[in-house]
Amino acid sequence: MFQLMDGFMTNDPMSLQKDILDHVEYTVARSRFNFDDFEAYQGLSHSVRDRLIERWHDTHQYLKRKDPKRLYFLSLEFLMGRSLSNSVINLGVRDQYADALNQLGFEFEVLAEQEGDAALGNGGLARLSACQMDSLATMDFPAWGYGLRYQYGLFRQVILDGFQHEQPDYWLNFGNPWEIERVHVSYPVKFYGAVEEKVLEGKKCHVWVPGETVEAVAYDNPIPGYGTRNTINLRLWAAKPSDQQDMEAFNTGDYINAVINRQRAETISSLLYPDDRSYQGKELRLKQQYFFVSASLQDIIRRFKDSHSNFDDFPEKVALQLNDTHPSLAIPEVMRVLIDEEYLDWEKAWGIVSKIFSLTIHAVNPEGLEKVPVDLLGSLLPRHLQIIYQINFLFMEELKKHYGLDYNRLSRMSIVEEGAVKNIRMANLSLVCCHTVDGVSRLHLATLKTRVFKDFHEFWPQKFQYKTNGVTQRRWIVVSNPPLSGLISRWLGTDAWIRDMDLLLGLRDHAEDASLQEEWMMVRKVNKIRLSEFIEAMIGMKVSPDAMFDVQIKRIHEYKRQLLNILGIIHRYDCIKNMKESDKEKVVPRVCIIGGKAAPGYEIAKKIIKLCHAVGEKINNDSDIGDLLKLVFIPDYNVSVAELVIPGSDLSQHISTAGHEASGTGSMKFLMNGCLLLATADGSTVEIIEEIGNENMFIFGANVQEVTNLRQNGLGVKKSLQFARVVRMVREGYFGFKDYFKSLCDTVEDSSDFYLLGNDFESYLEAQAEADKAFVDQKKWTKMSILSTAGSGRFSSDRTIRDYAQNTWGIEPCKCPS
Ligand code: 26Q
Repeated sequence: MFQLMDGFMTNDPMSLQKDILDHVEYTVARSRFNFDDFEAYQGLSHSVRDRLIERWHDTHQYLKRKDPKRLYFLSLEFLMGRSLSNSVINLGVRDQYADALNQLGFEFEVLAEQEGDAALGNGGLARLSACQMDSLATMDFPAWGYGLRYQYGLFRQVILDGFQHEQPDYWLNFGNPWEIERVHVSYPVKFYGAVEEKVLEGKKCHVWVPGETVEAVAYDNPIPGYGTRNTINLRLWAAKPSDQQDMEAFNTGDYINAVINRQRAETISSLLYPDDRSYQGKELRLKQQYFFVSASLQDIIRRFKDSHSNFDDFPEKVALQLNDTHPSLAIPEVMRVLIDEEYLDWEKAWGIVSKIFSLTIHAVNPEGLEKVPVDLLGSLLPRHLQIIYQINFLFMEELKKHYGLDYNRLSRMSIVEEGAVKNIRMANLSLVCCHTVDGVSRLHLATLKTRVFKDFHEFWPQKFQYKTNGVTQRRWIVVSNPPLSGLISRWLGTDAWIRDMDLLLGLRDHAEDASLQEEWMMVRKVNKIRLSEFIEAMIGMKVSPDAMFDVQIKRIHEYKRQLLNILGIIHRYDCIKNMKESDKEKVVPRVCIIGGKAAPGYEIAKKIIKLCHAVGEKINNDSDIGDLLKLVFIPDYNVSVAELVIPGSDLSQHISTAGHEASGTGSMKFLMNGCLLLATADGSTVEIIEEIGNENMFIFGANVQEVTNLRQNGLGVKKSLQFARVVRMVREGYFGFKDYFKSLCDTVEDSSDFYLLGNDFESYLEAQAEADKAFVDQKKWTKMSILSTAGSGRFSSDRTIRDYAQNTWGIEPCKCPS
């Protein structure tokens, strides 16, 4: 009776046990006396889900009553990873569940391993969205995430003979307990057709008569905050055939074809595009973008109209955040709805639109900016093209008033790119319409201002800001590194750092304390042993946890320079090989670990993966080398793999050519876990240096200014003999596959070494030698490691989100009473 009144579920081990067993029996439909680990995981997840739903309802009811300004975070990608551990930790019921399971004869960790990753995203941008959702919930912000529920997530990477192969990730195969299907929350989304002009009550109106309609059905994913009752919603849309669409076909009697055609609708949300520029201008990608934007906005506007009758209030109640330009069709879509469906005039609609949108850019290169062929846009979304043209016309008029007839500038800034193929520049559209444009690190903003969006910055300097990225310490310390988490709380005398990362600074006072150092080394060792066991299980290789674990895990890209890493490893191998036996004692044993996926169409990136395997094959089987050097490629790198690898790493590499990594967030995860960084001064590492000091990192390579100068003066100014030697070894077939690696070697030849591997090689080797030296002195290393964690507070996504809330979105916390 009591439970019914306050609505809160009880979390004592007895109730939890009953709950899990009930779900095993009634939800999973297995006997409560006989079920396996996976079925136990399912029962457990459903029990956790019930608790999520309860809080989620309370949060929504409370927010409905309070009606604060809400943030709507629009992103085509969310890389959530697993949900179970994160949920029980944020709900504060981890230990209770562990006890309950123990009594049933199960272990929490073992069941947690049953869960697959939700990989609805490619890399940095997508994982950042996930971290930001966690921070929004934890800090009680009234926010919603919107995205697409892809049936196939990011491809799985399978390595055969050292080559990458891609396999589909049909992640919903075994059901997904973390989502709630909302069959009644669905909206029609229109495509194709034509625009008719009509006169209604003396006013000219546009009526879009669509050629195709697809239904968007909502799937809700509750996101619990840590240490709060607030649980927000990530609403993902799935495409389903629309009944409206088919009526005509059925009426004409073509039953068979009408049914077959219905299947086509579902392809819209079928797959996540891998991050690959060659996919630009593809119709399905554009359809996905509009589909999710249209459904989200119908939902947002419906919610607004539930309690408001005047669109003048819209900007006080709604902030729309565009995660890169991918959702930028939201801009013409809001204009269309306000004008064509709500009958506002252009000026009034524009007044609203220009107050509600903000944009974060995650790219560095102008080539990385999205373009859509005018013909494609015009056929898929004819009314939107008209609106974009009108926005551009008015924008050009404004520019002319300011600059006169400076045609070069006008054509650079125009939303429409003229040429053999006319394109719509999505970035320019967004820059014109958003009140704020954010970069993801200080250096990135500087690049945007001076290079990529120079003209726009000159015209609207006040629009440009930056918010240095951050990651959530809940997932990246508490969930993934429980031993370190416990150690930190014991030494700080509180676990308040889990909601306030700046408190980690308190560790600085103890960095030289012998007993903290000892405990710290112990925790690191435990994590390294766990990682060695994982490596053995994955690829059957034994590695010694006493060696230095040197890690580079991220998407494979030329600018990220995994090739520099491999060439460095070849150099190390070559040195050891040519060493006197007596000198070998001085060598610091290393296990070099590389992991990451190459976009399916990115040939050079795929060759880098193959090279890594070819070099590994040679080194790992060379009896002259033994345990002094090992090279491991971890296949199918994903969020869960990162959670295991990061806590077990000694050294991590973030070695992009300066000026190419907008931010980089992997570095932050390693930093928090006390792993030392070997890095170039690029993106976020510049700011990490400011927090922990040069002396606690290994920094090398040309800085942004030097990169610019080198490129202006022609490449290949400073090439070392060592570099030439290692490239020659690859070129001449020392690792086999001579012909296959030729084009890869060509990318770093003197005249074509765009990413400056040759230039940076010497200082890279020096930084590596410094790392070796530091590692020999374990006391010094441990102190550096403690100072890394202690100085990582600024890189919490809580800080980033607070900054966005105050300075970009204008939203305030709204805490649901507990
Ligand atoms: C574009 C067109 C068609 C298909 C896919 C795409 C596409 C998809 C994903 C283009 C880009 C992305 C992802 C970009 C990304 O992850 N950028 C990274 O964002 C991080 C978070 O801000 C930064 O830390 C990284 O530096 C940046 O590379």
